[in-house]
Amino acid sequence: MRIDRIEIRHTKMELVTSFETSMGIETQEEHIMVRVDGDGVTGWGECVVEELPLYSSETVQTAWSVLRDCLIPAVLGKTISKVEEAIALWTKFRGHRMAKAGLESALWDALAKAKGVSLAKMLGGTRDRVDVGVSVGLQASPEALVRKVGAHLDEGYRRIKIKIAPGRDVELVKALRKEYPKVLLQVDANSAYELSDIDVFRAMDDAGLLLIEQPLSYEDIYDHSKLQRELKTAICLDESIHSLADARAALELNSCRVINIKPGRVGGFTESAAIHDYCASKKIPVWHGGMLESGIGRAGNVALASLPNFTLPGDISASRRYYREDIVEPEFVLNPDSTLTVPTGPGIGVTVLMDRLDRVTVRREEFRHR
Ligand code: OSB
Ligand code: MG
Repeated sequence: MRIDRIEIRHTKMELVTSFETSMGIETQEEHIMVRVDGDGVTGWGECVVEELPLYSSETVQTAWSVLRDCLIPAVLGKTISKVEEAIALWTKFRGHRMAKAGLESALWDALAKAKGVSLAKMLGGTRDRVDVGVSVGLQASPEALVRKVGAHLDEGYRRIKIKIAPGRDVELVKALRKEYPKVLLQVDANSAYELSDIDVFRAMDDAGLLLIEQPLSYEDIYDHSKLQRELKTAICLDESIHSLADARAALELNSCRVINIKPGRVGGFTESAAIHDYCASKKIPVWHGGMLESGIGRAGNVALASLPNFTLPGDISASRRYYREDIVEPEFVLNPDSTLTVPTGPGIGVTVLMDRLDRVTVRREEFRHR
């Protein structure tokens, strides 16, 4: 496929409910949608950068400049038959994994569509439905959290993840366990603690949590190994894992027993699949994280999560949990068994609604090969 045209769009979408974590409160989500055209097909990808460098050091502005000045010029006008050929054209550029993943995902979609196969199939997916849960932000009080979780359980979500932050942690777990002793429950600290806070985690170590996600610093691997040694509950790393090499370091040091895979954080589906395969070979379960994606990114996430070692439910909820109206159709709807159905159409298998995308686009730039 010859890459003739690439377009990037800075989008702003209002969340149905604000999302509070140890990093701050979000009320709207800014991302970059990437469109690639060539050989009569159009591929779409979502770059999950946010407005400010709170979760990741990348932002909409850094990704925009790296896409415009480095990644797009590297591939525009080139003919590629595999995503790896595109990756080879940009590996000399260091870091900026979310920017790379945004473009890579659009290329995956375009190449899968050119072949007439689903992205799930092309990535090696083996399931037609993926288990999902819901990630619940910090609420005003433990009572409010219990109510919110109850509402999600009523919607059919069978796995709950709650955000924790210093001073808003053990009491939340206790309140939930009192009301819902058996529910699949996990916590996510988003790097808000230090090793000296170990008593917080000891205090929730008998709560039957599935895992404790990213308790310590966002690039740490070593201190997590010290913490894991002291806990029965599995630690799961999110922020600290940027690559297969990080995953290897984390498993060799026993820093975690579970890994959260987000394609944006690790530079794309190719690296995600490599981490998935490595973890499978070590009998370490993985699950798919989320970055409050629109339907474009969500479709790719569902496809990736259909690989066999994604054995824990993902942070891939229905479209309605995030946005009043999604920018794709069909939107993602929760099945009664707490799964989302993996699209079977070519590529990401959903149609981008251009009028809706136009309405949420605040900046657009297009690049043509001539
Ligand atoms: O740490 O998993 C995280 C959202 C933005 C940034 C980081 C995280 C999250 C979530 C939301 O937890 C998951 C979702 O998309 O449902
Ligand atoms: Mg996380």
